[in-house]
Amino acid sequence: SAEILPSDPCVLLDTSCTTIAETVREGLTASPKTLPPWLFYDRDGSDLFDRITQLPEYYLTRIERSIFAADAPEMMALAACGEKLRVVEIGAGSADKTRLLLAAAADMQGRVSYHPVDVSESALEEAKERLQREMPEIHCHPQVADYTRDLRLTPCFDGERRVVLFIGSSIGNFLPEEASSLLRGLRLALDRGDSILLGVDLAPTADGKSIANLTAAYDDGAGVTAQFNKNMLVRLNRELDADFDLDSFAHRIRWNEDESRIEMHLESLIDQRIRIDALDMNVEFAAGETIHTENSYKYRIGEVEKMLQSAGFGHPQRWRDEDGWFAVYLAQA
Ligand code: AVI
Repeated sequence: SAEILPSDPCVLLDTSCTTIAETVREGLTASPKTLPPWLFYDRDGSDLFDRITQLPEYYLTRIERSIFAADAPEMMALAACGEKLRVVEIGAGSADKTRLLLAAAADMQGRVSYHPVDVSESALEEAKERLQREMPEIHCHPQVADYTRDLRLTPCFDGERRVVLFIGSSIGNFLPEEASSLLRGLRLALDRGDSILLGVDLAPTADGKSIANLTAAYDDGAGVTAQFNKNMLVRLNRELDADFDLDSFAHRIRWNEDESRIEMHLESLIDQRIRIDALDMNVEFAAGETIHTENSYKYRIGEVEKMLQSAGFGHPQRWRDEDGWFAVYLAQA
């Protein structure tokens, strides 16, 4: 049975810091120092993330795509349940990973109404143009919004039901309590019979996926993830007139077994003082001190089912790759 649901479905997570300036001041005066992962995704950061998804070490995108390649028609048919499916995607970005699902929905019903939601207007515009060119049966209605703060879904027509895509392991970048709160908020924004399709990266196991597989995915040989991580400092230099010297910080990955998460940090290699002009602020770093920039949680089978059900969804269906590295869940509201 459902837990208590938040009373306002539109405010999903903490809304305290809204600007880069406030966020950076708070994060760099905290102990330990921290900056939130949404700061990665300016235009350069979004391009770097697209390159990450093509790296040999970054198995997440490849494996999730292989699950969709095998099972998208079944997923879309189950979600539609004989009605017209409307596809909503939260955190859509370039929407590349979505094409197999959209193609399956189009094979099933012809015209598909697709509603990608993202903070990046440029990514949404690119996605819309590409879809219009390459998949004319998909009618794209982008919505620029931060789904963690404000998730308003446009009403469905009679005979239509939604499937909300929350794929690519995006849920892994939230603390477990935030993830639960997001799912509860989403459940409240949905109508009964709508569903969520959730892509989740799984924890290492004794006999299959190793911790080395995980750390390699976040510390690739070509150094693209290091560049992605350091892009946060590039952004602070540009947008807040800071003077971070990129060579005096190193990209660091930690597997936190207790929390079942990969952590990304930027480690100061020397004692140093950074000036951030726009904040009229100096920040001291000791050699070895880090800024914690991202968590990427890896869930165990069973935990996701519980989280979905306590958010008010029904018992989910689950698909996995053969080796059990990644899972996709479909649960009905
Ligand atoms: C977007 N998100 C699911 C990625 C992840 O795997 O946690 C972000 C990322 N960080 C480093 N590499 C990729």
